[in-house]
Amino acid sequence: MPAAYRFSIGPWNIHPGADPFGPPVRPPVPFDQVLDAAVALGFEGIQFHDDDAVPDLESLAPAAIAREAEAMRRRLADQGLVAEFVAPRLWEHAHGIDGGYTSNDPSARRWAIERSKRCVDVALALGCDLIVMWPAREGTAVRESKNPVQASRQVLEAIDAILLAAPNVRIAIEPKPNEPVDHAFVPTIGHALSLGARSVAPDRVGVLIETAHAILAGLDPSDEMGFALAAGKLWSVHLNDQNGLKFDQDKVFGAANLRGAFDQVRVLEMAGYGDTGAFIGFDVKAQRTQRADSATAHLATSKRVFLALVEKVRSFPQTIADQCIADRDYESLERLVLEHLLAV
Ligand code: GLO
Ligand code: MG
Repeated sequence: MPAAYRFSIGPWNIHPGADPFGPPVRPPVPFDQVLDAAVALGFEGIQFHDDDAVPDLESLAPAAIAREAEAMRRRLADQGLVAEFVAPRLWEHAHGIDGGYTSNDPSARRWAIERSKRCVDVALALGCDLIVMWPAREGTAVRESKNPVQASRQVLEAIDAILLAAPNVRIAIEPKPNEPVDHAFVPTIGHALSLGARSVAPDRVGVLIETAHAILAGLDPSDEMGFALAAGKLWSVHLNDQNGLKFDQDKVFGAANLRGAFDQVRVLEMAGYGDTGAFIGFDVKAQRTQRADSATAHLATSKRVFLALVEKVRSFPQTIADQCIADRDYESLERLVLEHLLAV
């Protein structure tokens, strides 16, 4: 039986269109409407930042955090939804201004670990065991401002602290080489997996791969996925697209490089990613020009492109491709791929 896929989104994927150069252009979308949109678009999983699920979680006692998260879990269940993961949103908080785990301020480092433990409490009460760690500001704008040896150890210490405090959770690291920092300390999947292997619980550390982040690192997203899949470590994906080396664009999946998107779907199919139960997430942003009444079109298109590419992968003339490979005739293989994608 060919794998079926489950899809997920985060509330930040439906947003009012503000960018660094201009204010919002659409009204804010209340959380209930995000859930309604998820259901209408055929998405089953919701990705959370910790304070998306429990606003103001730092001012609440543990019992109140659990109560609010459990209420959210019921709200999801009422609509046939589940929480896929929760991520500690360290990068928007005043204490995280210079990074969390690698801040030069020891009290900020302590705060980052405490906040991550609260994030775990939120996740467990939501009924999910996956924490996503996007080390957004763990890096530098001025290289000499931090010691990279020490910083690498600090990230590992934070991972260990979370793993030790929460024996039932897994951490998926989402590496990104830059933005908002100039140089990130965990820029690629190789870095993330090496940290996981050195942690106190290597079995509980994996990765989330975002297409755009791999491209920003100058790497091929499908090969990054292949590397993680070979290790059984691909626990989520943020499929999107990116036009080369510039700001993180979060374009519709396949919008910049359709063949690259085909290759990502191909590797997911070859490795049976769908059978693992992991979600297909799309970390895509609506264009600023989009009107409010159609500001979820980017999600619908990404899913549609993904499913069309699943069909393209499944209908690929593999026997002919195998003959090209046996003959070492990669020019014919190139043409076969292009003609298959062009449907000529
Ligand atoms: C930004 C990241 C961000 C994360 C999300 C989950 O570049 O991709 O969207 O995926 O905050 O931690
Ligand atoms: Mg992402």
